[in-house]
Amino acid sequence: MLDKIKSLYTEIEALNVSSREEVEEVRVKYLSKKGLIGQLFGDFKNVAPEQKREVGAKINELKSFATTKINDLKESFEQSDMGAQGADLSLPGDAFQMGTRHPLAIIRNEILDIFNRLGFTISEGPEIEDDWHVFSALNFPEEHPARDMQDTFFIEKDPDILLRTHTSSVQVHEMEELNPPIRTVTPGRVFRNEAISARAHCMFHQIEALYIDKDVSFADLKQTLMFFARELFGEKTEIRLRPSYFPFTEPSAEMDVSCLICGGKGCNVCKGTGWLEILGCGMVDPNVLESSNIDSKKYSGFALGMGIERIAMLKFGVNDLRLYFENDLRFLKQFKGAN
Ligand code: 2U9
Repeated sequence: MLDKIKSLYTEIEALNVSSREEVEEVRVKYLSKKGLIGQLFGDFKNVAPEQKREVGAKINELKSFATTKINDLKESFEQSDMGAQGADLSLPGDAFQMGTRHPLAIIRNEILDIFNRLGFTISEGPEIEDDWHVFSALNFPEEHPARDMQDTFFIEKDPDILLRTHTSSVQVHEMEELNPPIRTVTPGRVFRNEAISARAHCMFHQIEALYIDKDVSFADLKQTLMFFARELFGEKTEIRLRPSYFPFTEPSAEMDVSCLICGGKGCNVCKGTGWLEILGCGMVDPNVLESSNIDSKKYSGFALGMGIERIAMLKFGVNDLRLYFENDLRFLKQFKGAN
C-alpha cells in the first residue's frame, strides 16, 4: 500500500496538461470517488491495524497534494485566458465619463421651471396629428399657407395626417379633455418643411403656454411675460410688445426683450436696435375656445409660444442652428455644469 502511495505521488508530481479538458480528466482520474486516491480509501479497510495510522496519514497527505497540484494547473489556464483577452485586473478602472445635458434641454428645463412656479403643469402629446388638432381647431383658414405641402409634412391626404407644425395641437387636446381653469405648458418637437441652414431647420423645439379661466385679461398676459423675461434673462430685462397676427390669438403680439449683450444700447447681436425678438403671444381667439366646446362668453385665456433653439442661441451665443443636432461632443461638452 505504501509503495502504491509513493508511486502515485511521483506520478502526480510529474503531471503536465495542455488544456482545461485535460485538467478535468486528471481530476476525475485521481480525485473522484472512484478515482485512484478514492480507491486507496476503499482499500484502507484491508490494512493491518498496526499500519493503519501511518497509511491513513499518507493517503490524506497524498489527497491534499493532488488537490493543490490540480488546482494550480486549473489556475494556470484561467490566467492565460485572461491574458488572451487583454485583461489585467491589477490595472486601475477606466474613469467614468459623466454626460452633459444638451443645451436645448437646459433651456427647456429653465423655462418649464419658471412656468411651474406660476402654477402651470406640463402637457405632452403626439408628433403625428390630424388636421383638426393642428389647423382647424386653431382657426386656420382653409387657404392658409401652413396647410400647403410646401410648408407642412403630410403623411397622408384625405383625411390629412401630418407632422405637427406647433405644439398648440397638444393644448387643443387639453381643452377638449379638461374644463377650465386650464394652466398648461407644452414642450415638444415640431416640424416644418424648410430648407436646412444656419438659421432654419425642418425640425425644432417649441414651448407654448396656455391659461384659460374666468376674467383672464391682456394685463395677466403682460405681467406673466414680464415675470418670465426677468426670470430667464435677468431682473434688469425690459420687455416691449409689438402688434402681430396669428390665426389662434386676437389680439396678438410679439415680445422683444432688451438685448442680452448690450443691455439696449445697440450691438451686432441686436443689429443696433437694442431689442431681441423672443416670442409670440395673444388672447386666445374665441373661435378657438368654442371649437373645443369652451364657452367664450364665460371664459377667456392667453397663450404664448417660443422656439427653444432661438433662445438657446441667444443665451449661449450659438450662431448655427445645425450644431444642436449634429451630436458633436466638442460642441455638447461646452454646456457641462449648467442646470
Ligand atoms: C391654443 C391657442 C393659442 C400659442 C402661440 C405664438 C403666439 C407664437 C411662435 C413663436 C416662434 C412659434 O416657435 S415659433 O415659430 N409662436 O408666436 N404661439 S400664441 O397660441 C396658442 C396655443 C394654443 C389652444
